[in-house]
Amino acid sequence: MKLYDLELSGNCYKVRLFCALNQIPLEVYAVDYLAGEHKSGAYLALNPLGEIPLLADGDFLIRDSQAILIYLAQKHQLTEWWPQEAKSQALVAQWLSFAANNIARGPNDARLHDLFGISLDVASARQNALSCTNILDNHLATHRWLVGDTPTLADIACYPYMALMHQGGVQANSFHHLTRWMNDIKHMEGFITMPGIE
Ligand SMILES: N[C@@H](CCC(=O)N[C@@H](CS)C(=O)NCC(=O)O)C(=O)O
Repeated sequence: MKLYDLELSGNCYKVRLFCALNQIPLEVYAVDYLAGEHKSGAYLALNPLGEIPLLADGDFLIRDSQAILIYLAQKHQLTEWWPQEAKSQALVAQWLSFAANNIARGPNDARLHDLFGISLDVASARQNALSCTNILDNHLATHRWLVGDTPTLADIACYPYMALMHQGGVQANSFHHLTRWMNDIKHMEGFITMPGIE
């Protein structure tokens, strides 16, 4: 399986991390982002959104980090990561949506502004980041993992941009449940890091 990847992308890191934790072999192809390879005709033919990550499993192409995580877990029957029971699966999906929407418009956007100089409403992004932080910290005060008693795709999808939040000018230090959870993820067997996550 080939991952169209960018080392500094938290969305790509979700896929690399999940594969590392589960010993899923992955051919990582570094997209030349600065040269705009992801907007080239050849790449747009693979992903018309012009975004990374993109996974190619033979002829099968799947974009969006959340969708890729589901595909990998289902393909490898990693049902502890992607529960098959209706309520648990729906709860994981709820957090995948939180990652793709709330976290993307919060810590992810604040980092895009501060680290990559993207023009956007950074005050609003930081406000959204704080809101994500509060929601996660409150939930994690009474739950070790986001869903159930073991880590799931929900934890993998929400982790990267929360761990990179300091690069968008928002500190997580005073949110003790959130930092405890991030620390637990770091101590998982097979954990790999990315630039910006100490
Ligand atoms: N919902 C997508 C978002 C992917 C995304 O925004 N990728 C960024 C890099 S992290 C990208 O390719 N941006 C290029 C662009 O939007 O032009 C996911 O979770 O994979």
